[in-house]
Amino acid sequence: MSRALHEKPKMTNTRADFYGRMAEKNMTPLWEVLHTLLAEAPVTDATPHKWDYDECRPYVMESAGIISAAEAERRVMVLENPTLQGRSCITEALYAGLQLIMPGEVAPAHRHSPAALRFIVEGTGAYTAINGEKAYMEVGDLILTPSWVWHDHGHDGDVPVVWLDGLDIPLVRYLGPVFAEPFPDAEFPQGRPTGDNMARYGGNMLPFGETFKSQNSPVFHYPYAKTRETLETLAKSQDIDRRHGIKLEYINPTTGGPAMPTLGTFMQRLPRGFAGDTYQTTAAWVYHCVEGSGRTVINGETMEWKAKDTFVVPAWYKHEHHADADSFLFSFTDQPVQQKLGIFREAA
Ligand code: 1HN
Repeated sequence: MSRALHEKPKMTNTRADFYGRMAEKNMTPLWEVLHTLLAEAPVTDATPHKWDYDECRPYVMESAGIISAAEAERRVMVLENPTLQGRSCITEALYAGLQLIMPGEVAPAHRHSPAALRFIVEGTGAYTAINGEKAYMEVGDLILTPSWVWHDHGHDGDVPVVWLDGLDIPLVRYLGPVFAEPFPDAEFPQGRPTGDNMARYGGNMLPFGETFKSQNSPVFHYPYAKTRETLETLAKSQDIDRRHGIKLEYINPTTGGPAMPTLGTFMQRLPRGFAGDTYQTTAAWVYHCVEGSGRTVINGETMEWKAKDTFVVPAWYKHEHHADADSFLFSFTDQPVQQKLGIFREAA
């Protein structure tokens, strides 16, 4: 015999009176809310949703005439989940936004407790300076600004540059410690030359005498050219996961774990004609299509996607990917947090 989970008890006058009196002492009966606290499947207030870049782009471009990067500090169109309105988040724990920088602009230097990633959507010539070292952005690149690292954005080129921001700010806000510090000047002083970080930590070699292990990847720039080439090489093996195609995690080379402790980042390649098996996890996934086109069936509903579209799969939604062309999907997720806390699960 299986036993059903707790149901809401009947209300009686005696009970109502008792609850009213205990409320005066800031106490409430658990048995009246237990059915909402413990459900039989993970409950999320977030909804699956897609931001079609063709529909979003006109607004992103129009924002250049509305406010400067300097005045806005960060000129970002927040991708707000339709059922989490007003909360600046795409799921309970994750934030996403589309940020625009125009030639010659500077988004001033600051640092903060939340961790951030940038995934480049369009344009060339802009950079993020991390502790003063400029990482120039190309479409499909991933750039990290971990917790408390100084960062400013600038633009030496001549076309608008747009990227997808991903942050753990809703999670950090929930825990309490969201705070930030502006740098006195708009730009952080010139640091190491561009490419130094990659040479130092991204080449499977370490400067002699340096040993360290950090919660954050010391590598802050993962260029798409390299990621794509790696996936194309692996595609030759035909060793394709039935749910994920070929899916690689951007790692912290000092631990082999996620690039940042709170945000997992991945790139997957789905071959043309791929019809994936169902994936279902307690984590939330924000996907961004870099190249290709296809659809993801989320709890039975089809979401079409093409290059530059972004979509979200909240916790415990079943989803399966289908590709019409060879496709590259970037994703970020709160999975590493759940893994560290021992609460991550995926359906068999
Ligand atoms: C932030 O610092 C950036 O540095 C972008 O580009 C988006 C959203 C919330 C809080 C801080 C950036 C942000 C952010």
